[in-house]
Amino acid sequence: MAKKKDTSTSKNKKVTYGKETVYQGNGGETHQTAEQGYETLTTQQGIPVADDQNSLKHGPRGATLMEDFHFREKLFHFDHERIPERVVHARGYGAHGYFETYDPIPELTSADIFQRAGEKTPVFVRFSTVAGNKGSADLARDVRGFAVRFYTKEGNWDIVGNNIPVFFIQDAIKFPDLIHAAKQEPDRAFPQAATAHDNFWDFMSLMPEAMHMVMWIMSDRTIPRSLRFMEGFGVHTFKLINEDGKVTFTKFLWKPKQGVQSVVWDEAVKINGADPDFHRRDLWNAIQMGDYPEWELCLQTFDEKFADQFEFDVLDATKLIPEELVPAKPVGKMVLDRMPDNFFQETEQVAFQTGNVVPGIGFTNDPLLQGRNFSYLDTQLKRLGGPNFAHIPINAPKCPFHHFQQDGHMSMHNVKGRANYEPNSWGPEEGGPRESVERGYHTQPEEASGPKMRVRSERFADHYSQARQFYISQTDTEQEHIADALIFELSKVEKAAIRERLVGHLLHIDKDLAQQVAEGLGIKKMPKPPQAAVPVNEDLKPSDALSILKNVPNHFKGRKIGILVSDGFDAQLVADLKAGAERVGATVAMIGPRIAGVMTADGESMDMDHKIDGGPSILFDAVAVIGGKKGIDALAAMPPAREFVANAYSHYKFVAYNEAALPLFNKTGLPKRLDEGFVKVSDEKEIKRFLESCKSLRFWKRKDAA
Ligand code: HDE
Repeated sequence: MAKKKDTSTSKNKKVTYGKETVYQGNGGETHQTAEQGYETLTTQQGIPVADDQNSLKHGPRGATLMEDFHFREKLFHFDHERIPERVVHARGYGAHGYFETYDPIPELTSADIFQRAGEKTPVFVRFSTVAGNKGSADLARDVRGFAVRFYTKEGNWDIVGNNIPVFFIQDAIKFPDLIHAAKQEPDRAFPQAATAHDNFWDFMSLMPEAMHMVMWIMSDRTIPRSLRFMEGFGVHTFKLINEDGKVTFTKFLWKPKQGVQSVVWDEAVKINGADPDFHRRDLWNAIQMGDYPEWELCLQTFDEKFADQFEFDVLDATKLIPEELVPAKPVGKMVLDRMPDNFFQETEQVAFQTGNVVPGIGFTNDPLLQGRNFSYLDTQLKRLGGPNFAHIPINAPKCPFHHFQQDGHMSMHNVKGRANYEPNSWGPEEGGPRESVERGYHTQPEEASGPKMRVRSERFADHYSQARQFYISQTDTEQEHIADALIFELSKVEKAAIRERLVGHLLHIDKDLAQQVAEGLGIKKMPKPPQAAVPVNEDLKPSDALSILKNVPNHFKGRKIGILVSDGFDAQLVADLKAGAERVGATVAMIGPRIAGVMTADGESMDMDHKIDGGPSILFDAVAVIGGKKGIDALAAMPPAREFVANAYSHYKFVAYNEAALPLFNKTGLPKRLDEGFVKVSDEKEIKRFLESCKSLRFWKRKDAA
């Protein structure tokens, strides 16, 4: 068809073919082109693209042509965007930062990172949940991964840890079974990111070694308030090796300067609906605001003699060493101060490996760690598609590296020149690298003898004593949460025999706990406890370090207050509250009946951060209700406003309020006599009092009143 008329503009090309008017571009006012100051769009081959809105067709309404190389390349690439998600820890969130060494510790380790006080080493951290798929919600009741990579001057060192210091199993050979049982059941593909189902508890109830971990996962540790408020643990015993070859054993612990804090279960369930990205959004916001989270790396070090005397085997990952017995000494701090430029590039493609150790750090024979050293390398091949994943910038060391490994899929840097083997006789200029006896990684010689056997040491046999110790180390509130969690999870188990078998194990841990759970599940006759391989040691002392609530941070820094207002509210009081919160390092968010145009008492119009149904109280650490006479009745008529108050109350939050807020409280059905968790604020002094209360994070005493 002949081209009749070309009415081209810089935005849109209007072309008339025969009777039809056709457009290049998208035909609309909004069409943007490089001529407006943007960079020129190109194909992957660098060819400038004239039209990214329309495929090449045979006539305006004809079939798309194979010849359209731009269209083909675009769709081809899109079709291949996904890589397999991690088989565990699929959902995660990463951040960059640095590790700053405190005092050098050459007497313990020759690891370069620990040799110079004040030296900063770049790190990348990825936090994760374990069971859920990549798109699952952040507040799943689950263990959190806490994987840290140090880009040291002597290579990458990864501590691939969790937020819980022990693990479910003692031997890596059971890992596939554990994960199969925990993830969605294979026939129905649910539940997603939840352990409240038959397969998981069936497996648990048949694995006495998991009982210590069961106590931890049923505690509030698995519903953290924020990724910033979690401890991290390397779990296994590792070796530190000094210049003279002396070995010291160690556990690695990360202690958050922000303190440890969790949500209550009902909150977790609701947060998953209100904001499934709650944890990632929180980390993103904190780092963007410059409120950089910090953790201290602590070492619990001990020697062979301690290991021999300790009641449990230090190679058994279902056991921990109480901090009261071996103190955790800080050796440096980690600060997270930068989000990745691109999530996929860095967070998704980072390939942590327990096998990444540097000179001065060594493995022990923990059978779980030994198994992991195989699995992490192997899994990257599947996930990242070839052996060259270390060429991806997030995985490449930041120190010089030279080797003769070559070729393979997606190779980015092969050796230069002729020598791709050694020994060779090309000389130092052209002959490539050689090993360094002085600087290289030396495995610490260790005696090993004995028959090949598929067995387990009898020192691994006590499965209940530390489970009991964990339980008795908790406050009453925390113990209640464990019982509630067990009842909830087991109530979702269809087979009564599984529920009963699990309760049987609890009898070894704490009889009252077993009783409570049995009652909660309606079990009439207490099941028999399974035979314990060794008698439970009831003499282990409580360890306060294992409790969250015994270690409340006693500050409100990094926390968030949700301020709910109604039309006619006192803007000065809100400004004072905001200023007070900021003084203690907290932030506020404004919530109102509308997102914009809420009226102050002075008739000013104010924009909000959330409309009431988009800003429920579950998203905040404490709340304030600053009512204005004019609009309080209208606000109280809104169900989400009443829910805001009711939830803050039932989640034990501190609530600041003014006189004008009372009609909303009445409509919500709060008790007439408000408890001490409610703080009336009308001036700066009272605001200070409110913020002082907030330091204990929750008003748990409300529980007793209920
Ligand atoms: Fe992992 N684990 N794991 N794990 N794990 C993986 O590696 C594995 C274990 C942990 O953010 C996988 O790259 C085995 C303990 C974290 O990228 C895989 C065993 C601890 C992450 C794997 C364990 C962990 C993983 C899946 C039993 C705490 C996420 C994708 C012997 C100390 C790292 C990947 C990230 C990821 C195997 C047990 C922590 C398949 C075989 C114990 C934090 O390699």
